[in-house]
Amino acid sequence: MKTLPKKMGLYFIIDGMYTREFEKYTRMAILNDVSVIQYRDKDASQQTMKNNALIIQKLTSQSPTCFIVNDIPEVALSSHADGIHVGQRDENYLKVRKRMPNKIIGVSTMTLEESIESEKLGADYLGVGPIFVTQTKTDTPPPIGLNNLKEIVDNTTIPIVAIGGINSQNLESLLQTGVHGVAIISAILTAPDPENEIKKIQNIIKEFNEK
Ligand code: TZP
Ligand code: MG
Repeated sequence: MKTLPKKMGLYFIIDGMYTREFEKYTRMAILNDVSVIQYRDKDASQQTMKNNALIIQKLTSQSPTCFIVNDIPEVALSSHADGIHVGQRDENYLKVRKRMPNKIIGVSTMTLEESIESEKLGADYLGVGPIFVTQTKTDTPPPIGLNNLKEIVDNTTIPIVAIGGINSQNLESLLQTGVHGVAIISAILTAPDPENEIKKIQNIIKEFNEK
């Protein structure tokens, strides 16, 4: 099982809401050096998620790309994923940690208080957002913006992955806050040429890191 990459960079979420081509997007991500893939599938049954997670795991296990399952511990366990991502309203973090002491566990947060608390409890990284307006997750409060993100980055020590409305245009402003990674769904999965979009994003991150 893998550990979290030192610099996460592009954290690509393959969301069943936009595509069912899980194998295609996993191969595309691996070929383009994406460091983390998350599988998110809010409307799927657990069995469907297990089947798809196995496909993704088989491919990522032969590559350096880390594989995280969203929400469902049973799916992360049965597919031998490298980790799981849970929200504030999903299965309680401490219960999840008990079930998978050695897996990577990411926790979603929106505020500084939640972030400090989740770090204290032992989360491996935080998914912070939405930073900007997003069409992908509708049950979320208004976006928190870059200043609140920066405050969270500056007052925590575990890796922070920003999420929500991120695209190639606003990417650099996020990197300037000191985040370890940027989680992106629709800017890639609804792009006219998703592979080209991944390459564009990877280039922006590379150029930023070389500055
Ligand atoms: N959590 C906060 S915003 C969000 C999630 C899962 C959706 C991000 O999707 P997009 O399409 O990259 O804005
Ligand atoms: Mg969740």
